[in-house]
Amino acid sequence: MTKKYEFPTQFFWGASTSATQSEGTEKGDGKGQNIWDYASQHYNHRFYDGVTTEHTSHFYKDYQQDIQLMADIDFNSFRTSISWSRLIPDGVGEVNQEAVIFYNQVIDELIAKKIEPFINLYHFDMPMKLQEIGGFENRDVIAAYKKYAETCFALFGDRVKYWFTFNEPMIPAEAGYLHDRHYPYVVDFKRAATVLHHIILAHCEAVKSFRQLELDSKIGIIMDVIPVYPRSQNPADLKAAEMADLFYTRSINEPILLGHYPAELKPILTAYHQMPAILENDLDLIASTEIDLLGINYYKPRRVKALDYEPNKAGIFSPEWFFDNYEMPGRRMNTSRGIEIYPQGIYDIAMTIKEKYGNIDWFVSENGIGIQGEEAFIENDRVEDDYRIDFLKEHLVWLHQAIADGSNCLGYHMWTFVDCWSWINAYKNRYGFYRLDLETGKKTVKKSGLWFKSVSQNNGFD
Ligand code: IFM
Repeated sequence: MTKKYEFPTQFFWGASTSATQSEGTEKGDGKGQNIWDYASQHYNHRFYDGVTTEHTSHFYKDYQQDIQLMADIDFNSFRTSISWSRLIPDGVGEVNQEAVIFYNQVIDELIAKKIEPFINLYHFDMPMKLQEIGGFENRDVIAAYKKYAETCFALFGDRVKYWFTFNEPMIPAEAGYLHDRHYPYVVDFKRAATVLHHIILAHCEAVKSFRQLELDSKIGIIMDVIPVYPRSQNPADLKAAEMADLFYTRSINEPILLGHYPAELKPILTAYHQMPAILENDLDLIASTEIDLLGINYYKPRRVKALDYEPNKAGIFSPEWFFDNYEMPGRRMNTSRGIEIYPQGIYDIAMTIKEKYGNIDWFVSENGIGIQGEEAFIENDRVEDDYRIDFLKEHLVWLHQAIADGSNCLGYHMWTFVDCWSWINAYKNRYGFYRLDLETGKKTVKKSGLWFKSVSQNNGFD
């Protein structure tokens, strides 16, 4: 029977996660340390309840049961990442054969259960040995990443049909080098801009290597897009919105999707002595790289207003010198995360992709709602998360409208399959279709997981 909100045939339904957030570590697994293993031990006070990466949801050990749980709620696709430091413990040298066995088993098990593996190469997890030489601030790490990507294509490229170079490429630069949230906790715009530029080049190098292999598969990147809305149509508010969009979205989307940096960026960065070093062939490489498929992570809008006063420009350069975040009265909030819920944002993003980025094939690669204290909603051993179902429905209704209006959206992945360790928030906010009991490790489906199963089965809902 047709559904009121029916999606295109072969629509991807599933969820996403990342290696560091889900695998955990096991004795003898041969994994090298990455920046999260290091930071969660050495800067433990920065992590909610002091939970380290060892205690993430044990996909390394439990992958078979986990994939069965995915099949139980009818996923037809699932994204995770390969852990660079698991596969190549020091980032550049020997391949860890235990990791090869593990990722082969995961990929084969997913395929056996008719779940298409979407494999991402980098999800915030720089191997510690490479961070010691500067991570992506050091151009040599681009070559190390290229080699790592080539190793993955050679090992798993016969079965993986959807590859992604990076998840949220802006975050390692912004959170690690400007806003003091991720290791190495540097606060320096020019260094952040250097990291971002090198990540873009690393992406291009991986895509170039991938193209040479002529595999029968697609490659893309996963972006977090925060659509910007000005407080008003006053020119000062409009200018503020333009600047927020320029720094946080266009500076990454345009090189990746249009092949060049926005023209407005260079004069500003030059005037403030913040231009990263761009070498002769860098811009040609960026111009000649195209992706096949774009993933969009959408969680919240960014509302912006003009600054109330001039900032003191004697301090560290910051995009926040040009705009202020606007707390719109009456906005609908997810108070656990302190972020606004705005389902229409997904439609606005779809229309921007259509109008500005050539209506490229894309999918929602993350969307979801993290809730603190979810145990309060447990009844008869099940989380009755009607708020998550409402959240999903509302976003899917707008996505459905976008598709009706011509957007080439190919799928929807929720964040996430089972409650996972979420970086500095660790297990504070729960996001999963399955609840993870931290004491016993037991995974129990939530009401939203069962609702999602019916959506996937029917390819839509009423
Ligand atoms: O946990 C993160 C994920 O790693 C990247 N996107 C946002 C998620 C929720 O905060």
